[in-house]
Amino acid sequence: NILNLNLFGINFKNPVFLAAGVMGETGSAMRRIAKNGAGAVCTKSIGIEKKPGHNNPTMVEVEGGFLNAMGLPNPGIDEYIEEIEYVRKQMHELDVKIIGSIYGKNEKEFAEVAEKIVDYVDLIELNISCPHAGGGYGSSIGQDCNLSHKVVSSVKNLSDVPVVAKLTPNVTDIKEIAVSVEDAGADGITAINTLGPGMVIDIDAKKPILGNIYGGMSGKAVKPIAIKNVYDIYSAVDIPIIGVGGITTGRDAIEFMMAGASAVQVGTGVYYRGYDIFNKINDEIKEYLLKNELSMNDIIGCVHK
Ligand code: RRO
Repeated sequence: NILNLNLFGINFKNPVFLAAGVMGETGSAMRRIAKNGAGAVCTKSIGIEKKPGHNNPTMVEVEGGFLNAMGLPNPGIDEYIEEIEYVRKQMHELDVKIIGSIYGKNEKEFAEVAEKIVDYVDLIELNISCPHAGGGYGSSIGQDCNLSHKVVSSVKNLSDVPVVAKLTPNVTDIKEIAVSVEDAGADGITAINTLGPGMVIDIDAKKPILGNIYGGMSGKAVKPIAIKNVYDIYSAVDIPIIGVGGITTGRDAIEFMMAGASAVQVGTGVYYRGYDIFNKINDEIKEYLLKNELSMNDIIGCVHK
């Protein structure tokens, strides 16, 4: 099968994964995505303690995408472990890999969550990039080379499970952050988290729409920014990149691969094309490769040559 790939020593049946934050909160949601053709599913970002998330509305459609400020809603790692134990068995049967997305406000918190989740996942994704997390979480880590380095190395030190760092586009120089997480031992980089934050105002209510006032931008409009970030990261490091940001079609996925991504994640795309988007994108990638007599390896990073 031309869509098979080995990344971080893991065999994936295809390169189209579920992104963090969308449909990753419950086992049944992840199972639905897995049955619709995803090569891997990513959990909602999990932290040490339960978090209710921000006030509603937490998501609003805008031109070209969505703004969200979910506010890291999650049940906390201890409760989530029960969910993921059940997910693991099902994913194994479907040959779909599990990415555990985790967050914390410092390297100690990341290590604590990683230690608890590590036996249940194939890959750990460090969320150091939420643009509206506040409180020392999220992009305040991913915008700082030293903090990013500390988080990656603390999690790398505790197990052999591969670790990828999810980066924020909201930086002056993404290459600098990428080089730092590679130096800390990251096995790969996921790029990008949401852009911004941005804001939408209801002019009749004379108020911002989101409960949190502002939130991160996802969807089609962020795609060119994500592509440029992947392109820059590819030129700066030797570890694989998982591209994410506005991918809706196979052509979008191929663009990311040409910029340097070895695999892609789809989040907002699920709202545009439904659960079946994973099968559709895989079919579209396959059709392109067959028609042009290319392999995935031929196209990954090809625009750099
Ligand atoms: O939960 C969120 O509000 C959220 C997170 Br953790 C993130 O990493 N990115 C995002 O757009 N929203």
